[in-house]
Amino acid sequence: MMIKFRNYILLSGLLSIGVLTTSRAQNPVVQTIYTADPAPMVYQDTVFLYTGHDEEGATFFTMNDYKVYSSTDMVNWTDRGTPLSYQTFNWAKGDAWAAHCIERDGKFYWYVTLTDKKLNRPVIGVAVSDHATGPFKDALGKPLVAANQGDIDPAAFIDDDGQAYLYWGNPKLWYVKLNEDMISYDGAVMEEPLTPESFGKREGDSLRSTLYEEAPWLYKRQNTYYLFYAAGGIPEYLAYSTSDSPVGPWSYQGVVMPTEGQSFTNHPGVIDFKGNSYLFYHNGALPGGGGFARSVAVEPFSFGEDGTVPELKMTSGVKNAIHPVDAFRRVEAETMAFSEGVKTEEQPKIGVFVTSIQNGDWLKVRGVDLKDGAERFKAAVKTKAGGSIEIRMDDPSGPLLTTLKVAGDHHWQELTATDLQTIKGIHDLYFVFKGEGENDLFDFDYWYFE
Ligand code: FUB
Repeated sequence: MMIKFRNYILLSGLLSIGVLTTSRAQNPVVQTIYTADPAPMVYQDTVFLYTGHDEEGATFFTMNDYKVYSSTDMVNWTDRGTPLSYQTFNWAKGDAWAAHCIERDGKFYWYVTLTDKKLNRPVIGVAVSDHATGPFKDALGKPLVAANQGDIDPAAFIDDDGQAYLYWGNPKLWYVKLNEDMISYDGAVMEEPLTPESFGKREGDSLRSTLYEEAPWLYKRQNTYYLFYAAGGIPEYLAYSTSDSPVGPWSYQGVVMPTEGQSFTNHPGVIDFKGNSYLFYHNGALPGGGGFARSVAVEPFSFGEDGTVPELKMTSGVKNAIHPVDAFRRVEAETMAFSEGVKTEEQPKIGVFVTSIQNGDWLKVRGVDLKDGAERFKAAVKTKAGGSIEIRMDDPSGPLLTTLKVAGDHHWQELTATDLQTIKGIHDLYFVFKGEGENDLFDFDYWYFE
């Protein structure tokens, strides 16, 4: 059964930030499903966010497929679909755990953790595509890495000299130097020495003598290499070590994000985008959230002048959009800053659209520029029980810009509202869905103003 996520008066996992109202929350980044193990990638002027997907109702890490989201403003995120699942790899039988996608020479390589049918344990595979959002295919027809127990959580990194590396592992940390084709390696799998100087000291764990747990993420700033990772034990927190080489020796630096947020795992992904640095992570912030129902979130941060990473708390998220949304160009309905109650679905001809829309659900698009005002609002919808879309300013019960009645046959159609209030400039738009009864009202594909 599809569970609808509603009522975010306080997101349970984020209690530490105090009062967090629906109209201000940016975190978690995705509200339509549970997402985990973020792997952000900057490509041209866009951040692509690759995530795992915790299945609803799971009592373990039940994960079958991978999702992609994208943003150019860091507040509105577009659902780009589900271009990869364990079924893409005919040697795999499930457990689509942490993964990382990276671009080289116009091709996209997505390194994934999956359970191998024959070995019956996690290994690392690689999928390839000509586009950031796929379609992806299995690059090898077999695992790329099947070396040890604990072959999970791959993270790729290409150094300035062009040498690519793949890091992974729990409870050990391994790496290989990848060949230029990104899907093979000639050298041995190397084990990074886990020493207290490199990764801090852990007491009372026979398998692990340092704080390193899993989820490595390589990042380079000026001439310093940063290794971010999940540290522990359980519950995990995020920590980092630095080095003047991509293969160590590493020097333990401390905590990046203390344990918080109702998930006993965490998983870092760090990028720079348009002048800011961002830490992606996960917690259990959505209603029903927890260790097996996680949600990806993001915090902006600045490095200290000495290159240190500040200790970050889980907050309501990114405060300011990098740029406004042009109201007069087609915006996908699945582009949203926040939503309540709705889901997304993907179909071959339509692509991704918003579905499971019921009375009272809403979605918010932040920073929409209406310029000198609009005369018409247009939306592509497919009627189910029928209803209406109220477009409200800056709050789900804010001033009404217009109402679009959604009726008609059960085919996709573009409908128009013409009775618009004169509202100018930049506003957060709330699309508030209204209708009778409990049934789904309509599906929603895109919108624009004229
Ligand atoms: O998502 C399954 C596992 O949980 C990942 O592989 C780990 O990094 C932890 O987040």
